[in-house]
Parts: sequence; structure tokens; C-alpha cells
Amino acid sequence: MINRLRATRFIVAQVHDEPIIASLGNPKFDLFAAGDRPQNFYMWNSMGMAASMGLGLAMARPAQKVIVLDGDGALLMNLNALTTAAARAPQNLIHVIWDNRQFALTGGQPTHTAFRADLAQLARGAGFERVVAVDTQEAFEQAFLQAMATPGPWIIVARVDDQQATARPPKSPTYIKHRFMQSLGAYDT
Ligand SMILES: Cc1ncc(C[n+]2csc(CCOP(=O)(O)OP(=O)(O)O)c2C)c(N)n1
Repeated sequence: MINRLRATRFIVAQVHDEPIIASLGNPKFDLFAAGDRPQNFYMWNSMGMAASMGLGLAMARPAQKVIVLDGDGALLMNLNALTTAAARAPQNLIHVIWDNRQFALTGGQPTHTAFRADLAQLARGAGFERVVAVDTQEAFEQAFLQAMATPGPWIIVARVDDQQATARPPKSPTYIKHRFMQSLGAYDT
């Protein structure tokens, strides 16, 4: 099984100024722990919205890879994000889903992937062609490097352990948003 923090550290070591949008809960906590940077967007509370935000940004900035770090629970709350992203199919989108089969942050309640749901199959059914399911660090690294080097959109479903994150990013959405937009050159000043 993959350790989410270790895999997130690998991602942060590979990127330069590519934006990373991290879903609420452990994905964003581990992104902060792996390396804070203005190009990190930490989603607070808006469950499922990292996927939608990543799609919008990827469409607006086609020349740059846009990375989304999602949780299985969050994505399952916004499954239509998959069908919309597959229909638009921005080649620069890399959507990583950390599947720990639970809503870890709120007490470890099982998500539907703990029963019969398969996120890679759902992504294929939505229309994605480049879908990889991985359960070792080595396979994850290989998949991520391929996604960075070749056109997508890419979906990487990574089976992770249930380790909880310990670090917490800043809690001001306004600060996070302005810093992020400035890093993208979205402001004149
Ligand atoms: C609409 C909505 N319902 C519930 C919550 C409470 N909530 C915050 S994080 C979370 C669990 C997220 O699960 P997942 O995306 O799988 O990440 P994990 O916690 O497992 O890392 C829940 C239920 C919320 N923020 N918004």
C-alpha cells in the first residue's frame, strides 16, 4: 500500500511552478507537510470541489500541467466532475485520487470504495482513456512521471494506507486564494 505523505513528497519534488489543488482533509494536510508553496491551493471544507476547480484551471491554462490531489470520499461526493472533465478532456490535467476507502478526517467511516465502487472503472466509464490504478510507491512514481511527461488527461487512483496527516495549512481561504492567484500571474500587481 502507498503512504500518501511519501507519495505527495514525490509529487512536490517533481514539480516546478505547476499549480497543485489539494482536496479538503488529508490530501491538503499532506501537501502542506510535503512542501508549502504559493502554487498550492488548499481546499477548506468544500468537499468534492478540488476536481472541479482543477478542471477549470486546466482549461484556462492549457500550457501548464495542473495537478489535483483528491480523496476518494470527496470525489464520490462530486462524481459528475469525472464526466465533465472527460468530456472537456484537457490534456494538461493530472487527477490523483488517494483512495483510503474511508472518510478518514471525520472518523474513518467507510466510503463506497470499501464496498463495491471502483474509481478507476468509474473514470473509464466517464470517458477517460488514461487511467492507472496503483498500490505501490514504485508504481505510483512511474505513473506520475508518465502523466507529467505525456498528454492527458490522466487519472491516477492510488490505494493508500490510513495514516492521518499531522500538519495543517493556513486556515484563511482568502490568504490561500490571493497567494495562489498571484503565483499564477492572475493579478496585475
Ligand atoms: C458536504 C460536506 N459533507 C461533509 C463534510 C465533512 N468532511 C470533511 S472532510 C470529510 C472526509 C473526506 O474524505 P476523503 O476525501 O476520502 O479524505 P480523507 O479524510 O479520507 O483523507 C468529510 C466527510 C464536508 N466538509 N462537506
